[in-house]
Amino acid sequence: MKTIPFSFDLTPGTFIPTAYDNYIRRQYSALKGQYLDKAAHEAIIAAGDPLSYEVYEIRRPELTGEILHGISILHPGKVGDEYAMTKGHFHTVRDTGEVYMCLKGTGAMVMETEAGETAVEFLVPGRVLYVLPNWAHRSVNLSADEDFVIFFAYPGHSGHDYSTIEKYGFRKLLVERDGQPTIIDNPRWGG
Ligand code: PAN
Ligand code: ZN
Repeated sequence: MKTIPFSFDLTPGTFIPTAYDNYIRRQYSALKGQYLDKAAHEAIIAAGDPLSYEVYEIRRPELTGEILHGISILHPGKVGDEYAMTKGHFHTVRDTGEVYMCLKGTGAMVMETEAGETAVEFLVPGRVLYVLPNWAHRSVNLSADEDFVIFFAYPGHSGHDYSTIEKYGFRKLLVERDGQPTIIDNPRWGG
């Protein structure tokens, strides 16, 4: 772990950090139960379970005062009409926010609180998003052929709670309707 201030570059074009400590890969099977079209999801998994997204983390101690940061690269894809997405999570320590900046592609952040408030923000390169404390967040790639790349930063002690979202998914889903990204209610929430 570095003990003096440091900097790093992002590789032109791919935005992969030139130095990182941790690399996470998630295949489509990591989102079991989350996509609306279960048969289409199973078919994608059966046909080789391709890589859906990758996260490059600059590791820092998981302490208040530290800022965890890195790059997430969500590849384009569709499961039925639904766009490729990350698992999404609450932070275990609920009152911790997160800053995202879109570097490449076209996507969205789907967000909600446990009380049931929902929000969707669309992201293009150069746009910065602030995810408020207490809001679960999931990114979605709305492009047919381009990676959706974002820089993220959040407090070191946040932690990740995936299980709350895994139960019913997010209240809102992003699907293609008449060629356009469209926000619909998730039927698992009774919508
Ligand atoms: C991001 C996410 C990253 C991958 O770093 O962890 O985009 O998404 P999942 O963690 O939901 O698979 C972040 O929000 N960290 O807190
Ligand atoms: Zn987060």
